[in-house]
Amino acid sequence: MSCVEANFDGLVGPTHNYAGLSQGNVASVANAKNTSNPRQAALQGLAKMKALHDLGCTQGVLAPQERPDITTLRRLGFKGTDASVLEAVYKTSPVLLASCCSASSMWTANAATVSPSADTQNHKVHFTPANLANKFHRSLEPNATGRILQATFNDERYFEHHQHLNTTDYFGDEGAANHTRLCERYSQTGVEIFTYGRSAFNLAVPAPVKFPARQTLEASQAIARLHGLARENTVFVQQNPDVIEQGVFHNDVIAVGNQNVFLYHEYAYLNCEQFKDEVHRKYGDRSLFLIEVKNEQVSISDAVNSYLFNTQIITVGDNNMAIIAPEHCRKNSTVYDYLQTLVAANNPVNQIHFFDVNESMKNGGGPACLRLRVPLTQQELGAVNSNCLLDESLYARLKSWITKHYRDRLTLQDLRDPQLLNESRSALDELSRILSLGNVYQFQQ
Ligand code: SUG
Repeated sequence: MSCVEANFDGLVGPTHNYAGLSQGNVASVANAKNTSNPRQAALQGLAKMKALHDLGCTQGVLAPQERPDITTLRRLGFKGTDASVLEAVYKTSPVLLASCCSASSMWTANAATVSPSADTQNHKVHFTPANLANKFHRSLEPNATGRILQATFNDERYFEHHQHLNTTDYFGDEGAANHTRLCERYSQTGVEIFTYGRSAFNLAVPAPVKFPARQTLEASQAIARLHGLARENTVFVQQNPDVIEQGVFHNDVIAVGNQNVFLYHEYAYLNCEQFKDEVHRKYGDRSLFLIEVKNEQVSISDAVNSYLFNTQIITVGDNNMAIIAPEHCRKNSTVYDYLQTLVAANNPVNQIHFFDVNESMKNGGGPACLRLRVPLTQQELGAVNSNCLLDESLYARLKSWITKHYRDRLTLQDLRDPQLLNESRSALDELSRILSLGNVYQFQQ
């Protein structure tokens, strides 16, 4: 049965801003308080989606979330009209206002973990929204993520949606950013690799000290159980705490896989040899390219600054793969040289495409962060909400929708402007009709 890997990218929301909310994420902290350009951010993301569509990939769109999140602010005790809620929170705690305005749902690699039907016990595609418990601004996402995923993959014959895990650091779950899948063909059963940063219940397991390990072993195990994955096709591997301390806040900052290719840094994992043995054993006797990047080829600092591993490796034809990289990888000569070596070597990756996703990069989100991968059979693809699949006409509609509704300049002071709330709501109201999502937003209830 033929099967595709669809990429569902998050549309950047109208309140995209730089608030420095993510300790452990070097770019987010470095760009705190900069002026953002939401319109450019959204257009950059859309241009990447269009380019992948033009390369022949199945490209989907996931809607952004409602921000400012007035419901959360009211839950936290702010009262009165929406305008007075915004003014009061700005005076009390600008960082709380910024948290409730973050457009962070754009990084859909953190929206959910997805297991394709080829891997699951009941042969449905399983989705579990990530609870993102480690960061307050991100912990506001999972309920709306669940509603948007259900409106996008809305057919219970094929899709099974789980509730996000308990929102506590014990079960901190960051979704697909810490999950990848190796397979020969997308239609075949694969090996699902879950990467965690620490154990919540076993404190003897090493953990970083300076920066948080956002994903726990226990969360990864719970997702594998919920999705009905077979033990013999599942690998749990610990991230190296030392690289978390150097800014590798998600595993997709240090490793990326596609089909039978897995590109990773030699320091990515705590016990790399053991990990490779397990992957080989579970993957079986099929051709597998485990491409280890040595520290002398690319240092951790170059990897974090260029986002070499936060690239997408996509299949563009039989045995051909392309690497979708941010402009930063072109500008960093060490990384650029490494990429030339990679595409010249004997492996399926033989093209590089560079993209300007700089507005997202400044918050620590590269090409891979912006997409959620969903492997689908043709039948399952036919059951997806077709209004969320990018084609020429949706691209044109989204482009003019962004140009109509988005500002080209936003500072942290602007977030209290009630007019921004109105603009954001009218933009999302129109978008929910373009994508035929129904009433997924609180303001539509
Ligand atoms: O969770 N940045 C996001 C970046 C997420 C990147 N995703 C993956 N690696 N898959 C985060 O740290 C910054 C927001 C701010 O500082 O305003 C932020 O949330």
